[in-house]
Amino acid sequence: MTAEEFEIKADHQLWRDLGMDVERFEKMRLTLGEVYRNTFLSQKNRPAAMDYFDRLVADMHNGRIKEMLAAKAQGRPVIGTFCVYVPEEVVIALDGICVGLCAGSPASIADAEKVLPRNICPMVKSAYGFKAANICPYYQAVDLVYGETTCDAKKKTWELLDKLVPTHVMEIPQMKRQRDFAMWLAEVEDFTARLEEMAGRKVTAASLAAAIDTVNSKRLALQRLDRLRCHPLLPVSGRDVLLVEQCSFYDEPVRFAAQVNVLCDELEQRIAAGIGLAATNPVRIMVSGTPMALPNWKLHNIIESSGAVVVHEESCIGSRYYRDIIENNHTDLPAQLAALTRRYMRINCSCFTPNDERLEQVTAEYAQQQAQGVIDYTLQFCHTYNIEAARLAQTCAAQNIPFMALESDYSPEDIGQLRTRVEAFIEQIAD
Ligand code: BJ8
Repeated sequence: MTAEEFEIKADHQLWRDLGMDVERFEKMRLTLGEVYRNTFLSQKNRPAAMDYFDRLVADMHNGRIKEMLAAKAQGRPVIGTFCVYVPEEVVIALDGICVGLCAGSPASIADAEKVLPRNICPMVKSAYGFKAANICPYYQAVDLVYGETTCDAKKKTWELLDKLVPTHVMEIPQMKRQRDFAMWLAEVEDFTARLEEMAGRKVTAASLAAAIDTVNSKRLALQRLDRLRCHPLLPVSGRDVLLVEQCSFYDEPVRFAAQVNVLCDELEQRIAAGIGLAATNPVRIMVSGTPMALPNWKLHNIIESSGAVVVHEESCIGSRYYRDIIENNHTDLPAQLAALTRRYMRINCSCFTPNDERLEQVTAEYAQQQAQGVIDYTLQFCHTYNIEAARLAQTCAAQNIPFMALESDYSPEDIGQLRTRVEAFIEQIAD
């Protein structure tokens, strides 16, 4: 899609019916369209298959919302989440829809700061502000929000959010011992029971097996994309891959996986034809750290407009989401739920202590993607990732991996400062 053709579609009546502040949202729609055109559609020679994702973004406040409302009308559960620990397979096993809620924009932060302290994570403020100001159609369309206890900012915000939209909280363990596994399994069972109550039917071994297959296929498609993007020819930009990863939390999973595979087929053809970004000899950067929720494209934009290419995201909007699939060879529900729980316990969020597995994951993925440096990204005031950056720095130093830690929020104010640091880091690698 060209920049001239692209427009985030509006449906004022739909938004009004959802109880949104249409005037505010209209301004956000126009700003988002502008940022999208500058970030994505200004790129030269993009894979043609990115067109699907452009159209998905253009229609994300209409088409997908209507699908969610249709599902609700049929009595199917529609659940909003903020964390990759919430097991979407269970929602899909009940024929429901699971979406990641908006939390990546600065536009809602001032609304949140009327209630929340300023010095907490921008992701939490952005998420809360979207509901407080009624400027997100996803929030308006979900039956329930499932929050979790990964950090203090989130866990206390859910108490306030619950006053605005029904918010249930799953307790995520902070360690990975056998007793923590048992606790997390009990949380998954409670989650299942809560959704069964909503849907008025039970998860069966057959429906869960099918749902596991669906989500496994989505994760496998993203793994395939990750392998292809890092080919020496660099057949796709890091920005485009980040966008695909972000869309994985919104789109219908079967359709999404099929489209990721279409993109991968095209990347294979590009590689065979010698097409890619490598001609300009860019530095290959791996990004690690806190998630970048849509539309947070700030760091990738800075890196890729500074002469480098992002070849991997060790992030929840990245490999922490798709690295592991669930073994799907069990035929009874308790064994399936245990397998599901084991898979989720392998996500190396910095809320765990100790979290040595994450350090191993970063260095293994760095080698696998043939990166030349790591930029560790921490959202401002995220203490767990911020402190863990010190251990990551030590680990990288021990392996002679160029490493830089950055802390940022969603505002554009620090872009100049970040760019100076990123450019210096890239130059130092290129020398
Ligand atoms: S599994 S990374 S999606 S919690 S909100 S912890 S950035 S202060 S997002 Fe996350 Fe789940 Fe972990 Fe992944 Fe820090 Fe901000 Fe908290 Fe955050």
